[in-house]
Amino acid sequence: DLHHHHSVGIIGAPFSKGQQRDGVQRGADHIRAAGLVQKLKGQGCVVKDYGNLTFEDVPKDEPVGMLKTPRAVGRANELLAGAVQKIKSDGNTCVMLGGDHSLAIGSISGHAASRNELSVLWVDAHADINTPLTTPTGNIHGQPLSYLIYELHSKIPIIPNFSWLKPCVAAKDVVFIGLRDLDPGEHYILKHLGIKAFSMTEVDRLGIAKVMEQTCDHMFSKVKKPIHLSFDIDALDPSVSPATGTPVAGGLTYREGIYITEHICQTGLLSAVDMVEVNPNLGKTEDEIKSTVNAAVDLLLGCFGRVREGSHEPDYKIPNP
Ligand code: EXY
Ligand code: MN
Ligand code: MN
Ligand code: MN
Repeated sequence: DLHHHHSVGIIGAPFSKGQQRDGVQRGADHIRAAGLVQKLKGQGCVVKDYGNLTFEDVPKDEPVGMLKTPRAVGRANELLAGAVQKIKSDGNTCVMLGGDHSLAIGSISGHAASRNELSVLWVDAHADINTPLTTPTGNIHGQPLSYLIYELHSKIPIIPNFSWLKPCVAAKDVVFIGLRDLDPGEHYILKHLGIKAFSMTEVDRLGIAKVMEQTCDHMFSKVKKPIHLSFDIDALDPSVSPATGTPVAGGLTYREGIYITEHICQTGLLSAVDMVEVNPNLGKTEDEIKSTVNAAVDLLLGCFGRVREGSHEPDYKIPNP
């Protein structure tokens, strides 16, 4: 709520090589241009914008097995992990603006380096848990969780520029919301590792309030770990956020998305957020771009205390005439 004075550290990661559609590297600047920093300050947050990372070109980045541009992805995430670790050590809740979802590798690694154990809430149409050997596309944005989860470590081959990376999340500490497009290998991994998942079917069956109750029950079953929220804008329905690289029909409504962020804020345990896969190039009209970017901004405002019922300072007084 307004009176926590959340300290927020923002890092932009203009990176697109975890997938093949140009434009997603411009997501961070569009989210800033829509007023994110001013709006967070307006709701009482203390905000430091750490700016954008610079990703140098990685020459001769030939595929390794199925993997596309692995060296660029490895290097970008190593940089990002360092930046996130620094933002956390400065005492902030970290906001990582992508970029594509391969950036969760660095964001979660850097976050984990500053904390004992994390819970990861992955809000996405996709599970992003293919391994380098199950991937049907070779796009690393469909794989980040397999690199991060202890239980999948033995399934990950050696990849150039990934030697810095160590798994840092337990399968029991991951929860999915919004799933509706999984590959067979991903579905097997979820079942095999017993990962908690609320697909769109569960959202339909339970409603978003019960989904969030059960999500928190699962995440807090033992100790209260810091939460890493990794929000892929394609979790929302394409009617709300069309400007994204892999839209899938039948997604979360704007209201369900906002409810997730409000509920997570209320736990007081939100420690880092990713907002990824906003691709301004893929809006067919200016309105489609606006709708997508504004949804991303509103979700982030929900993470940091905005509530729809409204709010006021504790010393508020009705003006006398
Ligand atoms: N499962 C597919 C793949 O592995 O290529 C599609 C992944 C899309 C990932 C998007 C960003 O969440
Ligand atoms: Mn709060
Ligand atoms: Mn996705
Ligand atoms: Mn994703």
